[in-house]
Amino acid sequence: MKIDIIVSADDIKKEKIKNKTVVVIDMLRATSVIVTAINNGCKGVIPVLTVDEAANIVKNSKEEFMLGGERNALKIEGFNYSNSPIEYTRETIDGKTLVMTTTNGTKAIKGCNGAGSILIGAMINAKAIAKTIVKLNKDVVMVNAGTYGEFSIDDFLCSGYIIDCVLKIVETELTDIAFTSHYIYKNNEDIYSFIKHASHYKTITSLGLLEDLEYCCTKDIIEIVPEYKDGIIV
Ligand code: 3SL
Ligand code: MG
Repeated sequence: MKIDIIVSADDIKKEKIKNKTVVVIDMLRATSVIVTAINNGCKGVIPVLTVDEAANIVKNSKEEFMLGGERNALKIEGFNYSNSPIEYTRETIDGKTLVMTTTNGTKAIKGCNGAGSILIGAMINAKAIAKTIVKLNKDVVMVNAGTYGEFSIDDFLCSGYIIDCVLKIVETELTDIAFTSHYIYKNNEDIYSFIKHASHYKTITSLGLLEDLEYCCTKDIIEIVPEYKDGIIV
């Protein structure tokens, strides 16, 4: 098994992910939201690229959908929830289907069509992701959502932590970039020391979303591994 990393949603190349196990990571905050929502009983998350697409799904269906996501890190007008994982409690999301659009996260997920499996990863479910990767026993690509098409420290560090969890189970070949993410994680295991240099960390703190930050940076509090298949994450 070999692990590689793609550093942003804009850098996904179909030939790099074809038939592989892909782990999509947008730890701040889209994939932390998805993992939390599914863990709290959400029936499924439908990722879409635009606000119009999300609104059309709701308008043209008899099923009741919840709308969640962000633009510029803030709740979208008319949506039920923002992109704050702590809003997705069992009380708010149990038994509901969520249509979600975010700037980078949902773009990264949809860009991975054609992969063997598309798993949704974050710090909060990293160990569970590692166990699933090992079980699937295929080459892995960690797709970091990044921020506006750019490399993002937060997703890279999360990849490094997942790799660390994998290496504790099985010996694994790492590409240079995967090796580097693991190296950086190993030198910053408390993660806050390094993640605070991420531009998106600064965005989140400037909006006063400190509770989100703390939650998204907590390791292994959730055991499930959501998977994106046929247009929906379950
Ligand atoms: O870009 C995304 O998908 C979001 O997770 C970004 S934010 O944390 O909600 O700003
Ligand atoms: Mg992000």
